[in-house]
Amino acid sequence: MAAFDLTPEQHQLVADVRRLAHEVLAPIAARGAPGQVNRELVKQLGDLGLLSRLFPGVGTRSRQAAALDLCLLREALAAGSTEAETALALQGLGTYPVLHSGSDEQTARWVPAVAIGDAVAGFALSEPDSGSDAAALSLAAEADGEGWRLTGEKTWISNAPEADFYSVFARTTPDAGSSGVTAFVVPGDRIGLTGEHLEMLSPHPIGRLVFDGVRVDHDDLLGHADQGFAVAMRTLDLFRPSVGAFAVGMAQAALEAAVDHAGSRVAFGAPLRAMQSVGHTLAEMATRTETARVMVYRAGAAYDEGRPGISTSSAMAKLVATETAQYVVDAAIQIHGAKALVRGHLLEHLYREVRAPRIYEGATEVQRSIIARDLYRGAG
Ligand code: COS
Repeated sequence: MAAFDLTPEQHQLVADVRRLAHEVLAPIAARGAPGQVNRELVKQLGDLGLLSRLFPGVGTRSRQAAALDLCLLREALAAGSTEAETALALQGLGTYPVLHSGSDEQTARWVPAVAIGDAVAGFALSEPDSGSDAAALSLAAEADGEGWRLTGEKTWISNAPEADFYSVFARTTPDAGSSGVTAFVVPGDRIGLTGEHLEMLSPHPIGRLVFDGVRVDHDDLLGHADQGFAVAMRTLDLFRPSVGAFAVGMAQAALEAAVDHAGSRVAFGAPLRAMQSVGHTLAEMATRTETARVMVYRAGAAYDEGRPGISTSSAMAKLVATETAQYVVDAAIQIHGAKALVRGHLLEHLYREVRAPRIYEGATEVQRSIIARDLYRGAG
């Protein structure tokens, strides 16, 4: 199947999920406290069977991710409720290191609980002094008897400090860059682990974690000691196209709002859309959104088929889609005028939502670095 040619079932999935997001999930999202985990929303995502779609391999020998499925879910949710989209995405991001690299016991303990919306996950990579340069992370994992003690700080962490468990990336070997990083799964109630919420531009559940000698042992290891950097990168390879899908969903919602408005708003004696400049802007918005969508689907399909070069195709998809969505939402606001700036308007909401994806899970500049690195490798 060509990556850009969805099956009728996939088209139906997108339509159904978008409707559910709008009718069922958005009202639950609206009841949540800004910046905090909305457990009712997470539970509903579980009850609707949407979270379990992220983990098709649970209970089987295969733990293969369904990247294209993840993209379709995220695009459809984003077009109906960005809060529901974010809740689903954060569950996946925090859980995939366990699914990819955890033992059978770790997987059995956490993944089914996430899949039904009972457990909340966090992905703890970034630190105050290590963001884009993830290999510079310094959260110390110091050997202590049979295990390690974690000391340091993580920031911009999904679902912190409320998550039930975190995939944590820590430094087991000093001065070894990416070769000295180890991944652990750390329950949120471990002694010595505290944190606080952060108030972000869009009120997502994001926070800071402080580790004060938190005890971890071999049962908490994800994969092998000093091999945790690849655990983080594998999860990001999977999720980056789907960040692009989130952006495409927002762009689609903005485009539809702009087309509606241009058809109904009369100015200078005619609907706005009668102006060639408006028509051309709408056409450009639609074309760029579709270009981004094709790149996202293609990257998702490439991941699922295990094709070579997925880091690059994932990076390209995220880069194009998030930058495109910023343009499309901004253009939609320009067509609407001041009414789109009123607090609570869909486009005011999307304008705040669309900014972060250009930064998290690897800023646009990081994606360019990944793409360039691949070009240089090809050139020898
Ligand atoms: N899959 C598996 N392994 C990977 C990998 C991937 N996608 N990317 C890199 N690795 C491995 C490499 O093979 C290399 O291993 P060896 O040393 O054994 O050869 C190791 O990891 C280091 O790779 P590299 O030298 O490319 O690492 P860099 O320090 O240059 O890091 C970037 C590169 C910029 C890509 C990385 O730091 C990054 O992704 N930064 C952004 C972090 C991010 O997204 N943060 C947001 C957190 S979620 S909100």
